[in-house]
Amino acid sequence: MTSPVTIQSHGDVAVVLVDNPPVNALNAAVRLGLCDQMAQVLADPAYKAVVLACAGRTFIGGADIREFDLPNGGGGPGFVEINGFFENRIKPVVAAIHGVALGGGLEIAMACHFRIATRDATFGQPEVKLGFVPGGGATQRLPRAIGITKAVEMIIGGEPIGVNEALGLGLIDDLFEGEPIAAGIAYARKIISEGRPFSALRDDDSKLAAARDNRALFTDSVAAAVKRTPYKETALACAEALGWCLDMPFDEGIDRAWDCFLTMKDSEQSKALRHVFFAERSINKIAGVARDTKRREIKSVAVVGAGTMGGGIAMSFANAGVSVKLIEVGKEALERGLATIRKNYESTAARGGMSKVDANKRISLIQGDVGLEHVADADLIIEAVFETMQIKKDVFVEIDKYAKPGAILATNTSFLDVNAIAAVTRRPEDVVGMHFFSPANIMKLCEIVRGKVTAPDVLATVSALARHIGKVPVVVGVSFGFVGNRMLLPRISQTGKMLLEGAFPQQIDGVARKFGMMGPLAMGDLAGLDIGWRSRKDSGEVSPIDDALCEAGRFGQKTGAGYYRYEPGSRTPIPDPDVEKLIVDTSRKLNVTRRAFSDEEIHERLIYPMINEGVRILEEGIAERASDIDLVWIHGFAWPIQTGGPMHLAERVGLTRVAERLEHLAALDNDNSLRPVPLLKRLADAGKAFVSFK
Ligand code: T1G
Repeated sequence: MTSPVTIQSHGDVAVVLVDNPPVNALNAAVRLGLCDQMAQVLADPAYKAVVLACAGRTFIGGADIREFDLPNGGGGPGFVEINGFFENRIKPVVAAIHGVALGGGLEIAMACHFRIATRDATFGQPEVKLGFVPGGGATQRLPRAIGITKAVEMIIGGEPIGVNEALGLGLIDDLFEGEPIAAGIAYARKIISEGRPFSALRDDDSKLAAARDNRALFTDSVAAAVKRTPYKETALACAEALGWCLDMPFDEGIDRAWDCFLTMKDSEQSKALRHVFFAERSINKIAGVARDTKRREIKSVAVVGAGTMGGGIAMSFANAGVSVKLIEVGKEALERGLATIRKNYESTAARGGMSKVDANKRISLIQGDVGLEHVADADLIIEAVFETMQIKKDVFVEIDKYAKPGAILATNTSFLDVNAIAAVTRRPEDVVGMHFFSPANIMKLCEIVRGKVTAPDVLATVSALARHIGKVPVVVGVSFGFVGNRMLLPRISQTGKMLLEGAFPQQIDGVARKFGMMGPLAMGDLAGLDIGWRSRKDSGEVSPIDDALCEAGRFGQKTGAGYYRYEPGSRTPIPDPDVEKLIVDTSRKLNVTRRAFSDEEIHERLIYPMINEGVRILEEGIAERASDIDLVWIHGFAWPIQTGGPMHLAERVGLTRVAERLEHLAALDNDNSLRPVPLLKRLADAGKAFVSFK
């Protein structure tokens, strides 16, 4: 087998070239190749300097994450050994970086003596997002390269930096234009001809001196970075490993960090985060849509409806620097919508969340217009009007009248039948759902709802555009509530049932919070209880406790009282004895005997019925993959990412156990709707995972 790492000989300069598409990930073959080839060039007296460069679109994207679950990590040499070759004291090594240098990629580059990069290169240690500390020495070399404060920021924050910052910090030595191989050789020749001395970061503690004298430099930056990250547990482990660079000899720090990485990569949390990483990549593969499908050109976007959702969607575009037209049928509604947007940006700026200039720039990207005829020049029109089928249909008839041929007509409906909406137009193949989640300017999920005849290029175009504005586009099928809201329904019904039968809001929310999510009742107060109440009045449905709260004027945060009470100007829910009384009275009125609920039962009731619905969704083909469902919950409902989403969690708990507990709940409630759906039982009985279902 040919190695993905080869040597190119250029006189007295050897180029060690990695060619492992698509991102030159460091799999076992690459790791072995790097060691073999480096051993050879270091031993060969013909070479006076070495260049490390990569073929294809990027430098090294990091360790090959797919190998982490293989026995012995896929085999091959480890990172400490590899980096030792680059960090040698025999010959200077230049890393010529284009594209990204991430994780183990940046770690190898830091083991080299010189680093040069193209203008568009980025550098980062994203390991925290995968649930482990960097294993290839970043915790020891990065602080030596750029100082401890910035290293803490990069390693705990996990976000990459660009070349200007990297140059300023001294992470790279120079920039180059053109091909990495040629540039690397030219740089290496310069070093040779100048007889430039070379040294390794391991031998240079100069940038650690300040923090060794004043520990607060380190601890303060850790406190600030840990506060900002959602990956707290991993962040603390990273902080500990970073501290070793101040307290112990280099090699000891390196060895300890490697051991720490090996342990952490096998944790449940890391498995879950890696699952999410691949889930986010697999949504690019849409059934029936070839990867090279030509996308439609989207030069202008219009959002119809300036209410909360329409405004939030418009802000999502403006936040990504894309101009957008906000259209209303009346002047007053438009002005109200624009004023809300302006207020939102101004208060973010006032809180220090963005600069005033930035806020004004975003505000100026949103132009308002009155009248649906203004959709005429838009390439993409997103309808975000009131959630009633007749209103949506009326609006689509109008949009269809004015929109130009080839324009994409999207609806932001959260429950309704996209096919029925498409059917009122003369171009159902151009109609698609783009379901944003509230608050639309914050939540990353966009359910891309595929109608019966939605054209493949429409799906490809809106998915790419959603990604462009920072959203996570998950293609789903038509079904009441699609994926996210459909799975929410069993949770809502279980919550109502538990309240009526014996639990109080703070207990239910406490269990959810402990799991890592906002409590469903605090969330109800935030969203407003009156919306559901009004629509139940129209449909004749009842939800006894919600209805009783609303009849008492408790609509949630907006009235200062809902499931909880709120101090004026505060969003902190405070348990309220009046609510407990109202709940107990409602139970009594309905002759329901109240009983105690254990936290475990609450947890199971909140989560297992929705997993069951997720499996039904999978079985019906409304979601293409179980991992798509996980993304819907992580990015649409702030499900704790550390658990990998509901479907991943189900697999880690064991499908057999989930099925058993659902049977138990169904028997307890005498409620067949809680029985495990056939696919769940089938997979559980066969000991198979969701991926086996196609
Ligand atoms: N391992 C395996 N596969 C990877 C990969 C990786 N590190 N990175 C990307 N891929 C696959 C990805 O699944 C997709 O496959 C294809 O490459 C293109 O990716 C020792 C232990 C590099 C910025 O966390 O951030 O080093 O779907 O669609 O938008 O301390 O991928 O086509 O089959 O995302 O151009 C640290 C993860 C590892 C970087 C490219 N590194 N990757 O983005 O393409 S841990 C990371 C990315 C580590 C050390 C530790 C991005 C990218 P498929 P893509 P892209």
